[in-house]
Amino acid sequence: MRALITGVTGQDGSYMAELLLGKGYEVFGIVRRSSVKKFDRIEELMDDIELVEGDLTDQSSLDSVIHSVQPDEVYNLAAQSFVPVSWNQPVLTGDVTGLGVIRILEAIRKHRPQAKFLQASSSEMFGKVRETPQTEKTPFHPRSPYGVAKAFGHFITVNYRESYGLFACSAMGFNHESPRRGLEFVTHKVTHQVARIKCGLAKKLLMGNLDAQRDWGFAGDYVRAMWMMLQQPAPDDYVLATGETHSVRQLLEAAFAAVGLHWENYVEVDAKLIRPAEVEFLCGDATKAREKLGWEPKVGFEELIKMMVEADLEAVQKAENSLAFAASLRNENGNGNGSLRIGNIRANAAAGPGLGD
Ligand code: NDP
Ligand code: GDR
Repeated sequence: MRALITGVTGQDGSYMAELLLGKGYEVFGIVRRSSVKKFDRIEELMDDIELVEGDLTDQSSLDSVIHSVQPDEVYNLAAQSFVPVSWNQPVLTGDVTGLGVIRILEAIRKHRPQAKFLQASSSEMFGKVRETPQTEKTPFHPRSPYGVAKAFGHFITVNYRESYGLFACSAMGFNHESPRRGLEFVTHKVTHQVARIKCGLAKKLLMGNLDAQRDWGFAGDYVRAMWMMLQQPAPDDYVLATGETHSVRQLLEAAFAAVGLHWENYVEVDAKLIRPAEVEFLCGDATKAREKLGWEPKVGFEELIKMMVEADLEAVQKAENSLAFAASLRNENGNGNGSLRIGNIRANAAAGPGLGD
């Protein structure tokens, strides 16, 4: 089986690539051109996946990728995915996160109509929620240009299924996190700064709305559900959620408590981080996914936050050790003039930390 992943360099893309490789798939990932490559999340998979160039804003690149790869399954995980940016760059967000979906669906319709398609839709579509918990049938009321773009992506996926008989599915994902989460999202922003505070590298944490509530799960669980959706006899849409909701304040409590600190001693609210329109509360009902797919999220909130804090502590300490090592080399080489003897540095670095102590 051959799978194509858009957004392979993102959080979900990297977990999806791992999952599919483990199942014996041939995995292709679309990457866009940038002056600096950011492949850190898929570094360890680079020998096993094939990267192809393309961009969700460019129809011809998507046509040519679908035509040449001829995938059996396509996972559309690419998006401008950070909600606040969608107010600053609404047109780009509409183009990538909304119209990008129709471009890839068009490429599939023209060049590989038998491919199964998964659209990563979002609980942001529910926005100012009309009912709780939210199900596949809850009406949408998005609160940001991002949410509006995702609503378009969802409906065009349903429409291509109904118009052309494509095997197209929409995964209505609630927030899912991991140590690979972008640092701008609230969970990772918090756990990373907690680790820096614990290591004495920072003193405070600036936050936005502490009252917002989210249904947070683990990304690894969610990509498993997305794969399961494409293994069903018929295409359909599913809410993916844990059914448990916590506030940002509870997130702060849990993350600081994981390192034995009290959040109120470090957190300040910054009005600049309050959004023009907020999604106050989300809680998903994943009964359909549980009953039809047999899917259950395995990682709960407390475990997730602990996992992220521990990973951040390790990463922050590792970065500090590297800096200390580099500084010790500078001192050894410096003689006060700040210049480095490159030959020595290479020899020392290869020998590892401790040499010359
Ligand atoms: P990330 O922000 O981590 O990853 C986004 C990916 O999209 C990156 O690989 C990025 O590439 C790629 N991308 C952005 N713009 C383009 C473009 N113009 N052309 C091609 N690729 C592009 O997101 P997540 O992994 O967290 O989320 C995956 C998907 O699921 C997204 O669509 C998101 O909106 C959606 N979603 C996520 C949820 C979550 O809680 N994580 C919940 C619900 C939905 P690059 O590395 O080059 O920037
Ligand atoms: P969200 O995630 O907007 O739900 O979208 P994010 O983690 O950015 O915000 C969650 C909630 O926390 C509040 N908040 C803060 N958020 C950030 N980023 N930084 C802060 O300092 C802060 N303080 C409080 C926010 O106001 C918000 O209410 C994510 C993305 O992954 C989307 O792509 C995805 O579709 C949805 O989840 C489901």
